[in-house]
Amino acid sequence: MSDRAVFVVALADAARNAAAKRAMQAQFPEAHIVSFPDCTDDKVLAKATALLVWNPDPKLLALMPKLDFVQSYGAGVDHLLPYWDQLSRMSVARFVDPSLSENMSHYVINQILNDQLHATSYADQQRQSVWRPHVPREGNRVLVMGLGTIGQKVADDLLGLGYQVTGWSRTPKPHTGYPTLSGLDALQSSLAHMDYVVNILPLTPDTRQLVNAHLMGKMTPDCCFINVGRGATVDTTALIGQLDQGLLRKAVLDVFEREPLAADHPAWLHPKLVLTPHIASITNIEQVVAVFAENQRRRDNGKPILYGIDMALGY
Ligand code: NDP
Ligand code: OXD
Repeated sequence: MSDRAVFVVALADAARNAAAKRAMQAQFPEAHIVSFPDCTDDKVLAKATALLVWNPDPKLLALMPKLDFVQSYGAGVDHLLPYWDQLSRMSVARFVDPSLSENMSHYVINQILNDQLHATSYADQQRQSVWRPHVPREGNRVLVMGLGTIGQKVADDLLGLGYQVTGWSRTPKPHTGYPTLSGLDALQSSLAHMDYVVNILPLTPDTRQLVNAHLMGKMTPDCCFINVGRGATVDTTALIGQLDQGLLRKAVLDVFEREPLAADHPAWLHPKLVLTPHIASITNIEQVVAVFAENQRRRDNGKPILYGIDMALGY
């Protein structure tokens, strides 16, 4: 036992921990795989060198002095931001998989089509036995904020469906097949020409509260804003203010600054908001464990890991 590698899984609940533990044990039959908080043996945790994690318990990292590889369970790593100082001396990877990008693309397309085809109105009308056809909405100009692994797939798929796509990212992106922008000025001037604005940005010090009252003020009153990135990139109070004043037509929110969203939060009952509980694209456990395993093997063989985080940028 003493020489076996120790790997830790610390996910959102016991079922996910158990499934990840099983998948990891199958990949590394010789290793000692434990889950947290079930494992209370500090001596075992003290030997751990690798961790698969989502929203870590604040105590966890301090229990693992030998830890040198952290695999995030999600594409976003903002849940690790409080531990950045400790993590800066380790390898940290995010989750990347084609299924994550594809599921997100389906979610965004579904929300845009539902809006254009008045799906919510027909659901309401059905409950009231009302036969009233609506003309589909015409606007098809979409701004995708964040052209990373996921944003590029969403933008490509929307383009393929005939939408007029523009992309915005930190660094310029040539050769995309649609116009791309970078910089705050370009973002602000583009907003007046969009029917849909889709936020797929990571949460970093630079993107926190980026979508504030000033930025939303540049959107047209007919615009629909969709947030699938992170809740804290948006000032939700300002967003509700824009909707109430008729300065924004609608918003679709999958992510929130505090999750789960409090039962008494005004967003739940707002008539111009569509809410989903952070399900736009859900991590598949087998796939994230496969990425963990690939990275662990790379480390064993002295190779650089895949999908490493740039600690200076925060994503
Ligand atoms: P990537 O790291 O691949 O891409 C991030 C994109 O955001 C890049 O295009 C990057 O620009 C851009 N970006 C970062 N900072 C800024 C900034 N300050 N200004 C402008 N653009 C910026 O991430 P993914 O595409 O894999 O994932 C994006 C996010 O989606 C995740 O971080 C997560 O928060 C969220 N997500 C949500 C899910 C859900 O279910 N709701 C599921 C999965 C992910 P550049 O290209 O120049 O580096
Ligand atoms: C992710 C998420 O970051 O599920 O992957 O939000």
